Amino acid sequence: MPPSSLRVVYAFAREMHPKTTDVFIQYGTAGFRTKASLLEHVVYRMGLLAVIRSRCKNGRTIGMMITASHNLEPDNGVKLIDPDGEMLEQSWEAIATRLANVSDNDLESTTGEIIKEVNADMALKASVYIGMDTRYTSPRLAAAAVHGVMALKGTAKEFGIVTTPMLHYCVKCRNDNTYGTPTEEGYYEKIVGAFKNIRQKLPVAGNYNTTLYVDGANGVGGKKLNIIKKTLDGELDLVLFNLGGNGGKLNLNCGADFVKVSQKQPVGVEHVPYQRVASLDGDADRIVYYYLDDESKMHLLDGDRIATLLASYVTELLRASGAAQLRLGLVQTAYANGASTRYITDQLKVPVTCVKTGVKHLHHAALSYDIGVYFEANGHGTVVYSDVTKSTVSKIAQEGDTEQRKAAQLLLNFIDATNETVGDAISDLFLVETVLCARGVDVRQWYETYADLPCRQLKVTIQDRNTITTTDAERKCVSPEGLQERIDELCGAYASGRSFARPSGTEDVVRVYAEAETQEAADKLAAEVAQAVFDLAGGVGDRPTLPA
Ligand code: NG1
Ligand code: ZN
Repeated sequence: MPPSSLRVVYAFAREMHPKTTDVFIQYGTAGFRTKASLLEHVVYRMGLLAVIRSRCKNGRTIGMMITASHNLEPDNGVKLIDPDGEMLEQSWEAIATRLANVSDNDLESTTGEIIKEVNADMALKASVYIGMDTRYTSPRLAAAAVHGVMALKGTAKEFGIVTTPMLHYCVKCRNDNTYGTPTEEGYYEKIVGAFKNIRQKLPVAGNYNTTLYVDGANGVGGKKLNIIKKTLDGELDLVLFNLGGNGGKLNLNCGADFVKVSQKQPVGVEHVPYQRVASLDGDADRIVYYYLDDESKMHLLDGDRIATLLASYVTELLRASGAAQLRLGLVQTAYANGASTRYITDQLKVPVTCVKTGVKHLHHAALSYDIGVYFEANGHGTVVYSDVTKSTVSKIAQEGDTEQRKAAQLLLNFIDATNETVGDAISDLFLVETVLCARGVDVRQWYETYADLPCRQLKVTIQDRNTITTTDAERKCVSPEGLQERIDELCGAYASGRSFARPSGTEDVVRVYAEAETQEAADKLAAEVAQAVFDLAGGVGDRPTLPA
């Protein structure tokens, strides 16, 4: 493409998507995310970048998802998806940030510079898949994305309203047709189809109850499950609530993040003691389960629980298929409950890696195992299987003895029901339901596998959150001086006390996490560490208080 044709980049910007704010915006763990009103020019520019990225990848398809996940309705965001369905390569985050922040007047020249720097062959074809969540600001932003793609002569394909993981899946399939068909229907056929296959092999047994309540967070996940529900023939009886409409607001007092952080049940549902409930987030890439007991006390089954459940079942199938040589490992972050880590190590005897917060770190670490199970405690995670795993299990499914063949065929279906590209609430739901059914257990028995340590998360606002730097997968503070010593001292005063503080990648706050043997102790430890952060790292506003 000759340089003169970059003129249209400026024309689109000036006429349709001008930059109207000087607020600096950064491509973080979750892409760009802020008030929707500040995003139109950013999304337009990401359309440009997606085309450049596609050309750098030899014309392979790149994805663009318009969503702010679990944030409330006024926010929105955009993230790019790389050709294998994974998050944008980290080194491009700085390029994205640069392109998002230049003035309209400098946009044309900066675009030209980036094209040169990354060595993109602008004569190649470029393909970009665009999806969006249910926010009322999303269609406008998706249109800006399309204009960005058009401005650099790429081909945009719009998927309309889809879950984030569906778009990741479609991008992967488009670039690797052995993975599946790159459409929403193709997704249902593969993931839901595999679940149904499993159910035919494993009839409902024991205490397992096919009724599952699902909190859709008033977002896209519930809507898609409503489509899927009609195709399930009694394998699972989904009772869906918070589907949007009836005044229900996206993620407001509902959804996975609300349930996990507040440890309260979402609005929109009657309390049925011991009923198994799953809560999705706004774009359906996170899921947590919970139930209330007969005293209305909530019992949460978060990402750590789901990870241990899936890992133990896959281990069982590997053994039964005679493929125990395949190495299964689990990846967590510092937010994983200490009791889950102990259970994985001592009971499951599975290796565990701890990495920095952010799915890309987990995904990357999981790829180093033959089978990598990764989950953030907040319910974002999946399982990835190496090529060797897939070929070994396929071979056993054909050539093993009867019992081995049976287990291997089940494992192949389990692999097909997994969205390996990214954490996926819908796929995870089917995987969890598979294991609970296979074991014939109810939600209480699942919960009783091990006891979580009580924990608490707090936020502290400081002048500059980058004052806090960390090491050891964010479990230790390096700066400011004296903070880590203080945290160690505070933890030492509590049985099983563990706490850490790290700057958030998505909000202008420092997050403090603490766990201990009792809820009172966890609350107190969290508040004490929050006070230490406030005092030593330049707190602003009210000093955090200790619980009464
Ligand atoms: P930050 O804001 O960096 O803590 C949060 C979540 C992450 C991840 C990202 C992206 C927690 C404690 N942190 O990151 O796990 O999901 O958002 O959405 O839940
Ligand atoms: Zn999400």
